[in-house]
Amino acid sequence: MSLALDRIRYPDAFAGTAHFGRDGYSVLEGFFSHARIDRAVAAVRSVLMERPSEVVVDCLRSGRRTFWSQAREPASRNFKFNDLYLLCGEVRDLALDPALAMTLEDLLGEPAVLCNSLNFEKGSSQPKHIDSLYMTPRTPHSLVATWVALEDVHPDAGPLVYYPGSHKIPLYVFNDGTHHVSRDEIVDWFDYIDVQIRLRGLRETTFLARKGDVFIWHADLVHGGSPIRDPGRTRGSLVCHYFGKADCAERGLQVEPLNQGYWLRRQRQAVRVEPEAFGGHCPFPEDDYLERNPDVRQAVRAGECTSGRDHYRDFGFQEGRGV
Ligand SMILES: O=C(O)CCC(=O)C(=O)O
Ligand SMILES: [Fe+2]
Repeated sequence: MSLALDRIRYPDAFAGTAHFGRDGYSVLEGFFSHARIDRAVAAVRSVLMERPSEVVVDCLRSGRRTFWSQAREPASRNFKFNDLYLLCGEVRDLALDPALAMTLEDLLGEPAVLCNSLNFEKGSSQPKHIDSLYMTPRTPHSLVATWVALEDVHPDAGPLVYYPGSHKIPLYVFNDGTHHVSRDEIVDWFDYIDVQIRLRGLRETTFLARKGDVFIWHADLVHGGSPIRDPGRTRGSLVCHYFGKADCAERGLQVEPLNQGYWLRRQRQAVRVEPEAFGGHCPFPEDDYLERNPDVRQAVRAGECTSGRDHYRDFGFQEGRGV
């Protein structure tokens, strides 16, 4: 099977990424100054302090997805904050810093489109995986990720771990013929990847990042968050994913230019919370719901249904729809 790494050029423009093709990752040490990181962290904190209802979080303990405005124990910092890049210009500025975006373009062979961001305050403890399982590019390999250290990482804080060279493992094909994960088959994927890692003699490597370092990885590099030995420790990081521009154009996605790259203007992640959770400081997001569910919009227009909110309460939630 062809590894089809031919789309990824091996740039000499940026020495830090010279071994990307061979290893599946690059480390750009001290890429961002501490002052720049501090500014971005402060901007994120001030956005989050208001607990805006459009921010969607995943609880790192339970895996439960909810609105930040509804999250329990917000002070615990056990959250993954989804897509703050949509709300916070400072996150976009880090993710699409001109030199970084140029490097990503070199790696992808085409301009990079920032398509999601994840802010972590603690280690993710995420089992090993490849990102293309979840964010599957149309063109295989046309996805890269960056991981920015927002503080020095202590070995007990659950550092990022990865398997150099694992991006060359041929992609697993799920029963539906795609490389996109199917929940029922994830166990088979783990078996496959474990065998491949063993056969190839690949070794788990820990990234003990310093504040300002950037780690870039290939969509198919096996990585994860190691177990947290000291739950009191924070491990602030910003993870961003980028598709190649051609993939976005093929899907008809709306992109906005910034510096040397682009960002995807898209809806926030859908959330499935009990209908009773809405009200007061978290009103039902009527417009989002109707945008996600054109059939409901149609029913409301035709007078068959009073509102999106009523539809969600009476049918949508039971049907498994998100808001
Ligand atoms: O930061 C980590 O522990 C892993 C994050 C990760 O794998 C991801 O967001 O894709
Ligand atoms: Fe990942």
